[in-house]
Amino acid sequence: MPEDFERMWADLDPVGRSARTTGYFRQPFTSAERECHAWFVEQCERRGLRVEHDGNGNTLGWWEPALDTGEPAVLTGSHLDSVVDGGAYDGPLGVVSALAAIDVLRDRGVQPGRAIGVAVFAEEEGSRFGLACLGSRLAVGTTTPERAAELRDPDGVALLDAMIAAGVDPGLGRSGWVDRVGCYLELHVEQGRDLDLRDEPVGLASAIWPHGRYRFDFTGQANHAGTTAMPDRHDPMLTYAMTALAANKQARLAGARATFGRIDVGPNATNAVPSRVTAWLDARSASDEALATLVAAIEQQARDRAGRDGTALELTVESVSPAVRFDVPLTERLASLTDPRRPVIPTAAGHDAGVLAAAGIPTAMLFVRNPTGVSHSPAEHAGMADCLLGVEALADCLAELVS
Ligand code: HGY
Ligand code: MN
Ligand code: MN
Repeated sequence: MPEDFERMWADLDPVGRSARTTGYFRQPFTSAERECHAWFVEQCERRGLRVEHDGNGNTLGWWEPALDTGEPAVLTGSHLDSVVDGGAYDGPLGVVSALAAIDVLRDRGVQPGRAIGVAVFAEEEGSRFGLACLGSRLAVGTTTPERAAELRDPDGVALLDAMIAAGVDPGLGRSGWVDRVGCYLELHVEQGRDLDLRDEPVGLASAIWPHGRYRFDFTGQANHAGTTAMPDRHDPMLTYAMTALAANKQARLAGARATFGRIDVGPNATNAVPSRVTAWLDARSASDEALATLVAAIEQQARDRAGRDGTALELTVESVSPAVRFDVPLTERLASLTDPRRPVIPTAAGHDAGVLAAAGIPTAMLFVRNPTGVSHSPAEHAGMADCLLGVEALADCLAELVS
């Protein structure tokens, strides 16, 4: 089995990887990301799994019993898209581990009495169209086809056009497979060091922090960088900079998270005071109320600063994911498969599992140790020994769920 895992891992390694940064560029409906989906289809066919494309960009492989007992299916999987310049494990570890876990179950002679599905969800990172977990949100119906059809990438390409250009036959909307799923279990590299600090290779997730994405449009007055005296400026970059500082301070004070990681400046000229700055805030807190309070405080300080700078601010809430608590009985049942029981830890990272849980599907997550905790970076890493322990843990959980 380890050779299968390592072979699959080696297959994916070069796909969409930058020689310059060693990071991954697997944005949805680009050639690299669709090459990953094609690889997944080949792996499913190699295992005799029935392949399904659900019209939302998601690809699924089904191991179906010879005799359909009508029992609800068990679904596992994750995503193969990456953030821009991302790491190797965020997403792919869950997909490769799901395929390897099926191999393990077959090596053990397990004959599931119900279907086991492996899902590869599209645009989990929201790195091209801005809405995270787009594929799973469309599948369960929390994002409508109309809302999705409005989405554009930074170059103005519409989602549907991008899908068609990538050879995907779009059929946006709630997916039929959702109704056959009784529970979902996603394995993911931990995006933090909780397991490392506990000296544990594998754990489960208790909850996902609420988090949101907010677009700040600062507008001011374009002018000459040399001939415009400082007091005479209406500089949106200054308002943005003070807002970024305020966000950092408010998050520290609240024990929360606030990040401005993406910014777009117009006209983006060295010798001109900018006319506009667009910046995206990613904010996360331990509770829905705390998140709302954090964002309100940041917005207020941004507006106060805009008043002093003679600039204007328009704030757009792009997406908010409420707190998710994973299914307690399911999580306890899986945590107790080992003695001592596996740790159950919270996360501030969003996942397709959070979307399915919020849609009422009993859901749990397995985490594999990340020694540095670093993620959304080419430096993201998990040890091979821990990855293989994760496969065994996933196989144990799937065996329990189909028994
Ligand atoms: O942004 C997140 O939390 C996830 O990695 N998509
Ligand atoms: Mn992920
Ligand atoms: Mn991610």
